Amino acid sequence: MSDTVITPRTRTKPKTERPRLHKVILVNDDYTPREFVVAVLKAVFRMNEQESYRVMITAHQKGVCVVAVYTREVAETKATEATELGRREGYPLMFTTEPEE
Ligand code: TYC
Repeated sequence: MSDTVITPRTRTKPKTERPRLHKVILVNDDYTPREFVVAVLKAVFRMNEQESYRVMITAHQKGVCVVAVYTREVAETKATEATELGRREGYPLMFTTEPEE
């Protein structure tokens, strides 16, 4: 007979935490044409005309507007891509990211 004691292992399965999401924020400026901002929002964030116009006009009036929320990697890539489209045309259009609380 074996004296081996088999103790049941306590479950140590870690809770899987959801990755923190990051907001993409559109920043107003005085130079980028409204239509160009709308076109960038449609192209990079796959928004329709109405939604992109609403986001553009909100940033225009309030200074900033949250465009969308993604995982950090996707938010940063899209913000860089959208900012770059403006830069290529010589506009100071700016998209930033920040983590959600
Ligand atoms: N304020 C710009 C104009 O009057 C339009 C604009 C809107 C620019 C939103 C940037 O994030 C922006 N031409």
